[in-house]
Amino acid sequence: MSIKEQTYIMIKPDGVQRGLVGPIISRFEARGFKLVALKLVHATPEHLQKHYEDLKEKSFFPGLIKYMASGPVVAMVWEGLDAVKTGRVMLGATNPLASAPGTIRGDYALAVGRNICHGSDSVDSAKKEIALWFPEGIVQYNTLLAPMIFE
Ligand code: IDP
Ligand code: MG
Repeated sequence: MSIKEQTYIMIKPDGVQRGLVGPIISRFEARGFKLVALKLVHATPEHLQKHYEDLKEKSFFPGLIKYMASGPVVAMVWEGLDAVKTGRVMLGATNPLASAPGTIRGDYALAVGRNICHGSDSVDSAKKEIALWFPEGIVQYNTLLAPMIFE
């Protein structure tokens, strides 16, 4: 487990439209994660098909691509201890009806096909997703906070 672990977190078009960009970013900041990349992107269906390549055989795939291409998303990379797994815990279960209150989906969403946010499911997929969404690279900078957040 590294304090430099990075995860790809994305606020989906419904999260942007519903004005939840601030609250979602706040949760990651307040938890102690460091923002190392961020942009607003209206992604093409082709780009989203690559992002969701593993799901291309699923019956909901065409609807998923249409939803994800319906408006801009906020693409982000967050860094910190166990960022991938902890990011997923903060998001909640895929189906918001099964997400615990206190999670993003558990607090803000009801339907699996409109679940507000994405988070990488493994360190390996985080690397792939970061490369796909940030081919220009992420931002390197130091903060003085690490000793206040990590032992
Ligand atoms: P995850 O986002 O929690 O990793 P995945 O299984 O990777 O969940 O599915 C990717 C996205 O596809 C989900 O976040 C959700 O938006 C959508 N999705 C998953 N299952 C369904 C479904 O049964 N119906 C409609 N959309 C679904
Ligand atoms: Mg997934």
